[in-house]
Amino acid sequence: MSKKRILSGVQSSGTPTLGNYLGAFKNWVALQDAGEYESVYCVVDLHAITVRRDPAQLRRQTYEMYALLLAIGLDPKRNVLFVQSHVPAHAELAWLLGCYTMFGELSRMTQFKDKSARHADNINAGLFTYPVLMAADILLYQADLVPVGDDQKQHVELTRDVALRFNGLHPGVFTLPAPYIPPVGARIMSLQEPTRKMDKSDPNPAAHILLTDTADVIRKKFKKAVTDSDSQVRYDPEAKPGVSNLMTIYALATGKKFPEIEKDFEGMGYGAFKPAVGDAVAALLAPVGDTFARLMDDTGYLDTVMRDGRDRAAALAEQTMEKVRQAIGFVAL
Ligand code: ATP
Ligand code: LTN
Repeated sequence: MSKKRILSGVQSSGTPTLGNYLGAFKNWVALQDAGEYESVYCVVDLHAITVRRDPAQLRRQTYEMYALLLAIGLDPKRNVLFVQSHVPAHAELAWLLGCYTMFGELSRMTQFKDKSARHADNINAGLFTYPVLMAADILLYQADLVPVGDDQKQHVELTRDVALRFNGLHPGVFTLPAPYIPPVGARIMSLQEPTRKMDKSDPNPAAHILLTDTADVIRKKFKKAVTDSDSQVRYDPEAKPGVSNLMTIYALATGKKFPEIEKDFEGMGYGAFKPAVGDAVAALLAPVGDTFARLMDDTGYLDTVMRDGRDRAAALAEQTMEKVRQAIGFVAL
């Protein structure tokens, strides 16, 4: 029997954060190591232009994101790693699926509501149809599982609804995907406003840890992290969002459970806890930063790996596109 397929994507919209890493990337590596799936991961540069980008910056950030995926330990031989715009079938399928997606469905997407509030001067149609392109990414590769953070659950559910609608008219074309959301770490919060998600586009650098931050910077940011006026290290996301977020990060970086962390820091206050979190994260990310810097010095190598990823992705995508074109009724020559 063939292996189940995984697909996920990340925007080349800035340097990824610890949130991206703990909510998504870490699982991508774990799923690779489990060896039970065939995995396809893409840097979604077409999605990244829903917000205005400087061309040189977009190009650099696409290389950076690709290099980071290699630096966190994704093996380009065991996974298909590619850049979305290199496979034109994504844009083609997005148009077709747009004709099977309802205006009302897209209007309900919370990411659209958030982003259109944040970019009120540029509420373009691409921002609105963003989830259709994401559905195309997933359905092109007949993915069974989509490992994402909590914020993307709604988009994966929409993808499933669109696939069901399409299959209802044209049976058997798409595999129905399911989201794969980690039980801990699905929503890492901002270090400055712990009731908001940690976002790479947050203009306040103290709010997020970037995967390229040095150990020193990481420690400083954790020392400055917003907590509360009580000094107990206790997991309670409602009453103590800041400390609970730090505990989640510490738990994921060290493999410890919440009760164990509470016990280890009992009576010690935040003065001892925050530096411990900083040290744990600095140790977790040190190898990533080193490998990333080495890869960014060798764009020739990155081009070669990207080309191979593109060819493998395009071959898989074409199999689906043939089925889709046939099902809809386009003339084949
Ligand atoms: P932007 O800030 O540009 O909108 P983003 O970081 O929200 O970007 P991506 O970089 O495309 O979006 O996200 C890649 C993956 O990281 C997605 O699966 C997303 O769910 C996950 N992710 C993003 N932020 C967090 C977070 N704070 N906690 C957990 N997972 C996250
Ligand atoms: N929409 C996602 C990025 C994304 C994605 C995908 C995730 C684009 N295509 C396909 C999973 C599968 C985001 O904004 N984080």
